[in-house]
Amino acid sequence: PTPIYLKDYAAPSYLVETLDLDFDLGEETSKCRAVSKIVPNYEGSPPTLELDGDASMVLAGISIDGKEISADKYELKSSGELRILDLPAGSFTLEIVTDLEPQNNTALEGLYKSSGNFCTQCEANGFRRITFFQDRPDVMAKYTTRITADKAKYPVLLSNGNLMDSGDLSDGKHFALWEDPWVKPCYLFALVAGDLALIEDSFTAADGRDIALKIWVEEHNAHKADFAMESLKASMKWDEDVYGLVYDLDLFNIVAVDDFNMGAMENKSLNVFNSRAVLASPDTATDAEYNFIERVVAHEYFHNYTGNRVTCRDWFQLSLKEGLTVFRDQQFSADMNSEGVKRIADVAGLRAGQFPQDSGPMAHPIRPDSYIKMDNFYTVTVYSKGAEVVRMYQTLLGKEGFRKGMDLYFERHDGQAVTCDDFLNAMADANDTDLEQFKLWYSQAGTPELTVATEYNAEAHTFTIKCKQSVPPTPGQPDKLPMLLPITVGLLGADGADMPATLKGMEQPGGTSTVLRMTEAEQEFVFVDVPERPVASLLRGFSAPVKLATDLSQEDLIFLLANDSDDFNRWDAAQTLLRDMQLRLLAARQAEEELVFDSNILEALGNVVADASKEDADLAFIACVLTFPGSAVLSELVPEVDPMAIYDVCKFVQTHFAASFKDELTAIMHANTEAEYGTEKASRAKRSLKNLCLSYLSSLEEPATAEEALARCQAADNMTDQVAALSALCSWDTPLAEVGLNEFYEQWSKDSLVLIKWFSLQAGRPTPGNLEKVKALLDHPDFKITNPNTCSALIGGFASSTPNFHAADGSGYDFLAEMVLKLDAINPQVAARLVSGLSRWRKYEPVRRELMKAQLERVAASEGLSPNVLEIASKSLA
Ligand code: HT7
Ligand code: ZN
Repeated sequence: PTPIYLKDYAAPSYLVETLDLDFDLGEETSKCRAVSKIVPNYEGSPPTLELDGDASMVLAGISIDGKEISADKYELKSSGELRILDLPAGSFTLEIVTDLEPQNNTALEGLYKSSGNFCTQCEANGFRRITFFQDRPDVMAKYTTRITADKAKYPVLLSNGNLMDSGDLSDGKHFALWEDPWVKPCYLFALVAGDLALIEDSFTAADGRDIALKIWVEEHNAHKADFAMESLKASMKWDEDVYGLVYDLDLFNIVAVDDFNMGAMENKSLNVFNSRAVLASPDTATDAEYNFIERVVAHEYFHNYTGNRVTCRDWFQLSLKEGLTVFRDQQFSADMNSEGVKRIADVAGLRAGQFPQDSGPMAHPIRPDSYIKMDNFYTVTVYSKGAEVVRMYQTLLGKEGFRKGMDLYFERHDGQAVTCDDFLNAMADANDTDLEQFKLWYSQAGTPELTVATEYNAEAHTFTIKCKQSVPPTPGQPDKLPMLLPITVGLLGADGADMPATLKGMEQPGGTSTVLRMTEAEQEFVFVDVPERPVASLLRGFSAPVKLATDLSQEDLIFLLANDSDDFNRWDAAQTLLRDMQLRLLAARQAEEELVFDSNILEALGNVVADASKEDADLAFIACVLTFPGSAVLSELVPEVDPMAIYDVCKFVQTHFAASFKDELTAIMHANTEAEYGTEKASRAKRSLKNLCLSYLSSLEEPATAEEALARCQAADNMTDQVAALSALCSWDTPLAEVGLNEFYEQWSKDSLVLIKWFSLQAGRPTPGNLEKVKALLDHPDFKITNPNTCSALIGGFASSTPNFHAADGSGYDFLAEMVLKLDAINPQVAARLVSGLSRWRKYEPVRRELMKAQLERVAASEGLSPNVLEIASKSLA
C-alpha cells in the first residue's frame, strides 16, 4: 500500500452541494441509492471524477442527470476506487446504487449489524463502504436520508438532523425521512435501524429552545442510561457557560451498540456509542467507568462545535478536532470533579501511554506527515499530546486570551474544513501575539527533554533558573529545533508558603506562580526580590508535556510533597522520589545487591498515610500520591527493558510499603468502608483509597487478606468494590481467586459488559501458566472474537501483563502474533491495535528483543495482511 502525504494535499476538483441517500435495508442485501448534486471546483475542462470505494460493495447502477452511463465512461479499480470520465461541464446530478451486506461486515466500518440492529461508523473512511463518494472531510454537503426497513424487526429508524416524514409501507415495511440542515463531511453521516428502547429527557438551551434528548439502548439496558443522560445535560450547560456554545438542532440522539471499534462517534445529532461508554448502574459499573462515561458523553457532545461545525480539511489535521475536544472534555471533567486529581490522572496516562509512543518506532507529530491507514493515527499522540498542546495556548495566553482565540476561530471558520494553522492563527490574532515558534509542536515528534538547574544569590536576593531543552530524534526527524515551552514556576519559602515570583523586568510584583516563556535551547530566567533561598516548584500543573530533570534534592522533593500549593506538583514530587528510588533499586538488582527501601522516602510516605486520618483529608488526592509509578513509566526511563527486573522492583516497593504500614493501611481500609454505597464525591474518594489499601495488603499474599477480599467481593453493594476485591484476589496465586471468579461469573453471566471485566481480570493474572487459561477462555461461550471489547479485555489484557506476556520462552509473544493474524481477517482495526504490543521490541533485553522481533516478522510476512496491520508491523521493524 502507498502512503498518503500531507504535502500532496490538493483541493477537490468537484464539490457536492446536496446528497440524498435512500436505504432499503434487507437481511441478505441492503441497497443504497445516493443522489448527489455535484458542482465544479476546477478551472478549464472537466477532469475525471475520482470516487473512493471499497471491494466489499457492489456497484448496481450509475447515472448522470438521470441517464445511465455506459461501461466505457467509468473505471472500477480493484482497490475499490471508481473513476468517472467525460463529465459534463458545470453542475450535474450523479446517481449511484450500491448493494451492501452489512450482516457480513465484521470490520465494523461503514454499514454493519450489531446485536441484530443496523448501524454505521464512517470516520475515518467508512463512508466509502456505503457508496462511491469523495470520502474526504473537505467535501461538505447537505444530506437527506430515507430509510426503509421491516417494521417489526427495526421499529426505530434514525439518521442525522430532523425527522421530516415517516410512515408504513406494504410488506410490513416502514420508512423514515431525515434532513440535516447543516453541511457536513461524510464521516459524520450516521444511520441506525433497530429494535431499541428509548430514554427521553429535554434540555432548555440558553436561547430558550427545548431540545429533545434521546438515548436508545437495547430493552434490557433501559435502566442503565440515566447517568449518561445527566452527563449530556451537564455537558450542554457547561459548553454554554464556558464557551458560549449553544446546541444547534432541536433533537440530540445517542445510540448504544455492543460492537464498536472505539469509545463513541460524534455523528451530527446522532452519536453512536460503544455500550461500555454509555451504560452504567452502581452494581455493574465502577467509579472509573462512571468517570469514563461522563468524559466520553461530554467529548462527543463538544465535537458538535469542535469537529462538526468547524471540521478538518484533511485527516492530517485530526488533532485540530481531537486535541481540542480532549482538552475541552478534560476541563469539563475537572470542573465536575476535582481539578488536581483530574490533572494527575491525565498526566499519569500521558506518561504511561504517550511518552512511550513518542520514543518508539511509531512516533509521529500531533499532525502526522504521512499515513497508510488513517485508522492507525487515532493515537494517544494525536489525542492526548494534542490536548496538551491546546492546554499550552491557554497557559501562554491566559484563560481570557484563550477564550478570545476560540471565539475568533468560530467567527472565522464556522461551516468550514480547516487546518491546525488556522487554529493557531486565530489564537495569535485574537491576542495580537506571535506564535510562529509554537508551530513546531505540530510538526516535531518526540517528547522534549527539559533540564533545570537553579542558583540563589543571597546578596542580590536573586534566584536564577537555568533551563536547557532538547528534542530527541524520532523516525524521519533526526534534527529538531527548540520549542516554545511555557514553564509555570512557584517559589516556596522555608515556611512552605509561596513567595511572590517576580521575574527581572516585571513592572509589578509577580503572583504565586509565573509562566516562563522558554524559546531558546538554553535560557536563564532571573527572579528578583527573593528574600531567602527558595525551593522551586517547577512546571506546575505540568505546564508543558516534557520530561523534566532538575537539581532538586531529595530533601527539596520531600518538602514540596508536604507543602506545595500546586496539587499536581505535590503528587509529582512523590512520583519523582519514587521513580528515582525504583531506578536505584533496578541497578541494585542488576548488581545482585540487596534491595533497600529508602528510609527518608518511607517516612515521607508515612506522613501521607497519616494525613488520611485527618478531619479534612483529601482522600482522592492521597490515593493518587500512594499510587506508585508502574512498569510503563519505568520502562521509559531505562536504556534497556528487562520486564522481570522492573516487575520485581515494583513488587518489592509495593510489598515493602505495605508491610511497613500494614496496620495503618488496614485501619484506613476499615475507616473508609461505608455501610452503604453513595455516589457523591466523598464516597467515591473513600472507595478509591480503601480499595488501594486492599490492593497493598493483598501484595503481602496473606491467607487472611484473601478471605477478607473474598468476603468483600461477596458482600459488595456496588461494582467498584466488587471488582476491586476480585482484582486483589486475582493478584496472586490464592485458591480463593478461583472461588471469587466463579461466583462473579455466576452472578453476572447475563451481563456482557460486566463480563468484559471478568475476562480482563483473568487475562492480567501474574500466576504461573496463565497463558493456558487465557487460551482456554477463547473458547468460552461468552468470548466473542467479533466483539472489540472482549478482544481487548482478554487478548489486550494479556498483552499488557507481566510476567506471562513476557515469558522468557516467547510463548506470550507467539500467542499475540497468532491472535493478530486470526483477528486481522475479522477486524483489521482491532488487530492493528493489538500488534502494537510488539512495536517496542528494540527497547527490550536481547533475548526478548529477538523473540518479539521474530513474531513481528512472522506477522509482516503473512499473506493477505490488511494495510492496517502491515503499516504497524513494518514501521515497527524499520
Ligand atoms: N471521532 C471519533 C473517532 C472514531 C473512530 C475512528 C476510527 C475508527 C473508528 C472510530 N470510531 C470513532 C471518536 C472521538 O474521538 O470522538
Ligand atoms: Zn473525539
